[in-house]
Amino acid sequence: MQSGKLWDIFCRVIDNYGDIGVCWRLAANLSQRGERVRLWVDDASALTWMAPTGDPRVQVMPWGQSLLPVVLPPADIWLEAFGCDIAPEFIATQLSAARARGKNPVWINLEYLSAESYVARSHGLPSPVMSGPGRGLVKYFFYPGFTPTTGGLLREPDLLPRQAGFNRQAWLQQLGITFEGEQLLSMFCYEPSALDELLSQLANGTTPTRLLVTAGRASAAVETAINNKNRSEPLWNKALLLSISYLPALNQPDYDHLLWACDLNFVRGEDSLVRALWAEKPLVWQIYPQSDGAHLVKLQAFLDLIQAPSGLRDLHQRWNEAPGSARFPLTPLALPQWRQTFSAARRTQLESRDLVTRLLHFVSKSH
Ligand code: TRH
Repeated sequence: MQSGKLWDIFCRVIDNYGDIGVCWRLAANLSQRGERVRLWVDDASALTWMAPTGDPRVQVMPWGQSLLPVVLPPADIWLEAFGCDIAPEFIATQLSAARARGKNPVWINLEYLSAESYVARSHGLPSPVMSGPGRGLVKYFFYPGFTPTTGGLLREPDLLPRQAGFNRQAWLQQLGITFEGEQLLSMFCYEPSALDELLSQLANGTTPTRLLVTAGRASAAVETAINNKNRSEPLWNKALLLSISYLPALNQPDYDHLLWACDLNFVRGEDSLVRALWAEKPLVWQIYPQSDGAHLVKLQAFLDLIQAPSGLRDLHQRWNEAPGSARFPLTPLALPQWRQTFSAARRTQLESRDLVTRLLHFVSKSH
């Protein structure tokens, strides 16, 4: 007999890895709690490295199939991620199957994470569906967030025991990295203009540093910056204080391990931000840029939430190319102080219920 509720999760990949990253994590987290998931996605290619072994309770479905008039067992919940609309064809066929069973699905729109105050105001609001085959149903907005009246943050039930059992030396060795006690920094970024200055700062620092650079855009950005520096100032790293390791694409659990292994994590987007928060290490966030500058407001809200000290704020302004920030030199790293900031932030978040617990509660109230 099959147990748990059945979820249809819909994901359209816009760019980068955040959309599918969050949807996979959500699906796997639901599966850990006995739920069953069909994950409808228009581009599942990133899952080959992000989640190579899959999950027995999560079925990855090509988006195109949701356009076909095929009746599947009706799901209890429809969850569209980040405002991607469910195909009307799917709604029409699946809704009649659900009605034949005597129950409409709970329809949820999962929004982007933000620490801004509108999140608590908007979380859980209903939106009646006025047209199309779903007319008459109600969609609910579910906002992830950092406070008890929002949707919370994704966190697996076994996160803390996994962290407690983590062996950094052994994990680094598996990656072929010989760790000799140097400061470890992970780099997951877009193309920050301050990268060049950061590399110089690390090369001229007082401690040996190893930069562990993630695959893709971050590796390309670091390689370009280093090639430019080698041409323009060949002796920029003459004391060899900075060493660089380029990483392969890691699966999601190993990306977590990377964050746990490092003393400072540069992250980007939203999912890696949350994972870095759980790592209890200082982080620097390159927020996903929006053309109207709205991302800087969102960044500010996060820095306010964690009560970031001024040096950490300045570094964020510069790393995110806030207007006027290029006039100032890059803030020196103050890891001991920043560790306290992020330890406190993590403690506060751990005291709150995680996103999936809140989502399951929300669904049980609405069903
Ligand atoms: O890739 P991102 O920049 O995604 C962004 C944001 O989510 C943004 O809000 C969204 O609008 C935009 O995409 C379209 O960063 P993010 O959110 O951290 O997602 C990265 C995912 O990739 C995350 O789930 C962690 C995972 N990952 C791995 O699994 N292995 C790796 O080696 C790396 C570097 C990342």
